[in-house]
Amino acid sequence: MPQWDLANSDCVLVMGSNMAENHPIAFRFVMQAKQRGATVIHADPRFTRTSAMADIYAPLRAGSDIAFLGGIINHLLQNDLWFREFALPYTNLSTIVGEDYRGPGELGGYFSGWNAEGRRYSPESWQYDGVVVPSSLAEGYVEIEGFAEATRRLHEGPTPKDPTLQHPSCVYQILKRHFARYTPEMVEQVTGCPREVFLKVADAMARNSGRERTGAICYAVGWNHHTKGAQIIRTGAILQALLGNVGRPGAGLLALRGHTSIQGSTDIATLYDLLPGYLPQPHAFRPHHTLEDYLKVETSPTGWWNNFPKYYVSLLRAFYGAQATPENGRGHDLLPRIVGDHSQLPLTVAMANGVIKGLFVMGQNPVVGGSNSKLVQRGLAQLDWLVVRDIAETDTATFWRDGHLVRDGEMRPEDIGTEVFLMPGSLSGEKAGSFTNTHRLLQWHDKVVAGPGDSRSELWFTYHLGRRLQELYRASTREEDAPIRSLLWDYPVDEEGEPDAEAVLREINGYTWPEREQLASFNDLKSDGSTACGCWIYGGVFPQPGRNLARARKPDGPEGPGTHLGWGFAWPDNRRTLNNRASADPEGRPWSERKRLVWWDETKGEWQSPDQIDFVKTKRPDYEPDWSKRPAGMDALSGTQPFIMIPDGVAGIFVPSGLKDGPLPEHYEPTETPVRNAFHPGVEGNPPAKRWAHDLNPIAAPGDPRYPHVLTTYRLTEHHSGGTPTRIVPTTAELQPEGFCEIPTELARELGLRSTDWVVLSTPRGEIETRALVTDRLRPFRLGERRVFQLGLPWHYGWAGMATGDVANVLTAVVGDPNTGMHENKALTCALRPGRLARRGGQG
Ligand SMILES: Nc1nc2c(c(=O)[nH]1)N[C@H]1C(S)=C(S)[C@@H](COP(=O)(O)OP(=O)(O)OC[C@H]3O[C@@H](n4cnc5c(=O)[nH]c(N)nc54)[C@H](O)[C@@H]3O)O[C@H]1N2
Ligand SMILES: Nc1nc2c(c(=O)[nH]1)N[C@H]1C(S)=C(S)[C@@H](COP(=O)(O)OP(=O)(O)OC[C@H]3O[C@@H](n4cnc5c(=O)[nH]c(N)nc54)[C@H](O)[C@@H]3O)O[C@H]1N2
Ligand SMILES: [Mo]
Repeated sequence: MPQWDLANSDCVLVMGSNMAENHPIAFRFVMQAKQRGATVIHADPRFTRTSAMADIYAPLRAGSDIAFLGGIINHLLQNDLWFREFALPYTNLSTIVGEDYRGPGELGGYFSGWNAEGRRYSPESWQYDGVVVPSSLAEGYVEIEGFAEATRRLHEGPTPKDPTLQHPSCVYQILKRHFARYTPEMVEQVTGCPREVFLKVADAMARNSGRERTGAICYAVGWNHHTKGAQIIRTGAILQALLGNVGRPGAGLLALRGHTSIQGSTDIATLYDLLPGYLPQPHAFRPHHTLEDYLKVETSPTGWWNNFPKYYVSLLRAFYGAQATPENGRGHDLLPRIVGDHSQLPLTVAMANGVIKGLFVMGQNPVVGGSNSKLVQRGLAQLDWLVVRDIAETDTATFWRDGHLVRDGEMRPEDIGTEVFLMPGSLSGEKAGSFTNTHRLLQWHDKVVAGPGDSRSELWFTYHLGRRLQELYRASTREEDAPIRSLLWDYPVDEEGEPDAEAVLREINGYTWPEREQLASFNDLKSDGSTACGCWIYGGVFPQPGRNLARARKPDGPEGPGTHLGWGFAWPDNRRTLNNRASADPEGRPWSERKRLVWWDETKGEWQSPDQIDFVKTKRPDYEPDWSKRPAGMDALSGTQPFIMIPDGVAGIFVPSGLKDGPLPEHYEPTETPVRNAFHPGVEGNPPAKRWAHDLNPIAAPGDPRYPHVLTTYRLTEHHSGGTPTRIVPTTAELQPEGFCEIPTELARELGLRSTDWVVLSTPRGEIETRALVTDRLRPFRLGERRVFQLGLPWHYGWAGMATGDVANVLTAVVGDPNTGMHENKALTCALRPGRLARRGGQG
């Protein structure tokens, strides 16, 4: 949903984000909703400025969100408060799951398919009855026998359903059984949130659902940074699907994106396993060997992703131009294969093990932002060379001189052989380009001033690096050099050698090959090599020469429809609200006048909307596939299936494939936790969570009395992430001049601590010293018989710049979510003691 659409919400739950402080622009629309009478809720371990603006503040222990949200789901199902008219047709509630499926309530904490030796699940028993529905994103291939045969059934008829919801294996019954364990008592015991507060939240969400009302959920990294982050988000999605809060005005699950273009960086694929536009990177151990193999397993038989080959072949054309030939699989043979998890955490471990020889760090400060900073620093010390491109000398660039290992006497600068190249980068105003932010909105920015000295843009650096590499390899005849030689790398440059950023966006948009005429939309892409496209979802952003829609700046104005189609460009196809067919009932009428967005016009024979329609414009609400023709792609979705990216066209409450840790969310404790898992003691953490054994990465066992407190890390308004841009600027540095730790008053009293006293925080990975900030904003939690304290630590600090402090990430661990590889820096355990670190010459 667009962030401005939050103003149309009747209820906004902010959970897993300090939205007022970290996303103030978007929070403005929450405040507008509140002025119009909406209920605002903040559920967070800490009382923050977001909490201060909320009607209801719900405290909860870090890492307990699934229990909290699961309790709300149970409340809705037990009291029949869900939006049946919406959820029955538009989700898979009525779909029948194969009879082998068992949930963790039945199997002592594990879903069926658990392989204890490999610490992973196999998803056979999670499939629908007789049908395999492949996941649409990156996980298309399900490793089960008869995959091709089972997915082919999608062409033969609808998935098995029981619209009466009586069948014991239909998703509704499974869901009800699963969450029946999430009673208000259990919620209170696991989360620490008082039962009456939790019920108030459940009630507010239920009341603001139905034809007339909608609610939104906003989350950020308070949900992501967990070894079960994907499942926390899934729980929120299930809730919204049950309440009819998808595809409608003021409804949705808004991922508040972090860095300026972090959405753009996943779209254009800085993730190791994705190519631009969410196409899976070919994998050496999957059936991806030839282009044909790859397309066979990755193309969904039904739904929009059936267009997959057009997007992939066009991407290869954009990469390799004339060098993409039928002989090399249209360029498929030139693409590198992945062999496993190559994300930041295993990369950190590999670096510490000396496997990686060189590293480019471009716009990142991993010594401060990376988990287990000492492990990171040890890794940097093993490199032959390190290139840091930044606007200042960062902590990462000076780890060898001022780092924690050096200060703690564990390494000496003269023993570190890493050659560090520090290269000046330019900031956004010093170069042209686009940002893609929270609601998939591309906005162009111009260069307004030249950067100082020798600073250069990323585009300049990357282009010239590529150009020089091509020159170096030009004469090579070796096969392994072919991918570099074959790259199409011909961007126009100005007199200073700066490539034309708009030329890059034109390629991303797509053009015909070889004429290079701009394409109007991704609907024009072909799988025969006659089109090139750098990222299919951005198709249409640059439809004609000179027409860069990311540059568009025409707001609707107060009388307009409020979709602001003339402001920037939202992918795909400038659609502002995804799945917006769901804003009409199955017959095609808006659920209510108040919540009108898309409707069927019988006289015109097409859907109408002030938004771009996320559906086939002329597909009638009563359209049914003609199964005798074995329909494929969109033809296999009926007129009441709004979720066109999902092969069976409906929201997946139960997810048969695509997730590594279960088809439904289940509460598990963080990897480090002070308590046992109340749902199934003995299975504490998320079973398939990623772990990497390393001497420098020890993990505290659940309930280890040496580390009794919960520790969470978070941001301050006055600093930005790893802190370089704000710690080197006097005006922001002086607002939050040094590191500190928030400590609950009760704990401070027990330890005899006052604000500004020195304290030492420790985990099995390391120790840091910082100042105490004693506060009532953090309350002790009562979890069953136990009282648990929670500490809050801003993580921005390091030694570079003017506002300094020990690196919080010295404390955190390299552990990861099984689906995303995301770290767990929001919930770990620690010890706290008054005083300073002896080695640093303090009082001991
Ligand atoms: N001023 C400023 N703005 C920023 C940034 C910045 O550094 N400074 N960084 C940007 C970036 S990169 C990002 S990713 C976003 C992040 O935006 P946010 O996610 O809002 O940032 P955090 O402060 O890290 O964490 C948010 C909240 O999560 C809470 N929390 C911790 N653990 C849990 C939990 O288990 N459950 C729940 N429900 N809440 C929990 C914390 O108490 C905190 O209040 O902000 C962006 N905006
Ligand atoms: N404990 C803990 N750890 C965390 C988090 C947490 O909440 N808790 N949050 C995590 C999250 S959400 C994130 S996003 C990461 C962030 O951590 P990092 O990815 O390390 O990000 P930053 O420190 O923001 O690094 C960005 C760097 O880019 C530089 N820079 C800015 N603009 C430009 C430019 O145009 N060009 C170049 N070359 N450089 C530029 C800045 O000066 C800065 O040094 O940290 C993660 N680590
Ligand atoms: Mo972030």
